Amino acid sequence: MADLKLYYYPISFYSKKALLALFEKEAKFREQIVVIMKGEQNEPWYMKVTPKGTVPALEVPGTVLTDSEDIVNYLDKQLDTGIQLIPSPETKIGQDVDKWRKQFNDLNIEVITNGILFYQELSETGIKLPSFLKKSLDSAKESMRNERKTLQEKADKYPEHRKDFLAKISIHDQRMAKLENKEVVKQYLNELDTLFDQIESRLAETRKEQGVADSWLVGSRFTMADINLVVLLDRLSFLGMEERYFTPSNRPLTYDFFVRMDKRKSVQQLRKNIKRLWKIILGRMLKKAIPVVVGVLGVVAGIFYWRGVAQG
Ligand SMILES: N[C@@H](CCC(=O)N[C@@H](CS)C(=O)NCC(=O)O)C(=O)O
Repeated sequence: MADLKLYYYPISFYSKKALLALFEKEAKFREQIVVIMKGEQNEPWYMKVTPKGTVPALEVPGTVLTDSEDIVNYLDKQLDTGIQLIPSPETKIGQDVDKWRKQFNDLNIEVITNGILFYQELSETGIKLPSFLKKSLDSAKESMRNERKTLQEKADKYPEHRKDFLAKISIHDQRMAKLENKEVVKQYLNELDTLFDQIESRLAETRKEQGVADSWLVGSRFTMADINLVVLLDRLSFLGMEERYFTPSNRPLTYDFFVRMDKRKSVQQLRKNIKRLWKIILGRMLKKAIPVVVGVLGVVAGIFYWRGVAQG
């Protein structure tokens, strides 16, 4: 099997996509956490791995893949483990998977996530954070705005990566322009309603076609389209949006998918991984901040936890 190394942050949306694909394929890989909460994605060592300064990135023989879509395409093509996540586009099921992947990838998850962090009244039941951390959400806007300054400082400090940091600033500015307008955020949430109507209908269709209750989005087998749906449901649940998008009464089949996905081995591995690696992150923070009272550190770590989520 090819030597693979995944750079990722356990709670990041796109990292989860890559991780789930690796787990589903039962792939062996080395790993390195890039701690977004500490801004490691903008450190020169990581900008050398990927000038985009984003996670995930997958080192494969001869190159580094720097987009979750390229990563999952590579894994499915190159790892012959007998498990296929992306069926051939020559088949009907392959075309369906492709269509769903495109729809999921068209979502602007950063604006959806940060939009709800900015305008918390948009969350149905509240963002799932321990109560002592809720206050930190009040500074969500401020913290996003500071990001620009941080990137500018990096651009000045590391001339060899200046161009890449300026590119990041431009992406940041475009995102902020959308986020500053609550109506735009609401528009994204409305578009999700339409998507979830389509998901519910498709789940019903597939169930009828397959004649079984435990089918997935496009068929009896779990595919890349399902991985996309898993990460989306997972994120919306964190944002306290189940009530709007998937409850037993409003979209029962999507809700059923949400319940079933948690029993899947890959999803359990993902959760376990998050717990295990969270300890590593805390360990790294402790090492850097020995004189800091441990209790305070716990709070800080928690605050950074959601900041990590906020960055996608
Ligand atoms: N299109 C990329 C997006 C990657 C991305 O935006 N990752 C986020 C975390 S989910 C990130 O690294 N954010 C940190 C930053 O932009 O500084 C992919 O699919 O991999």
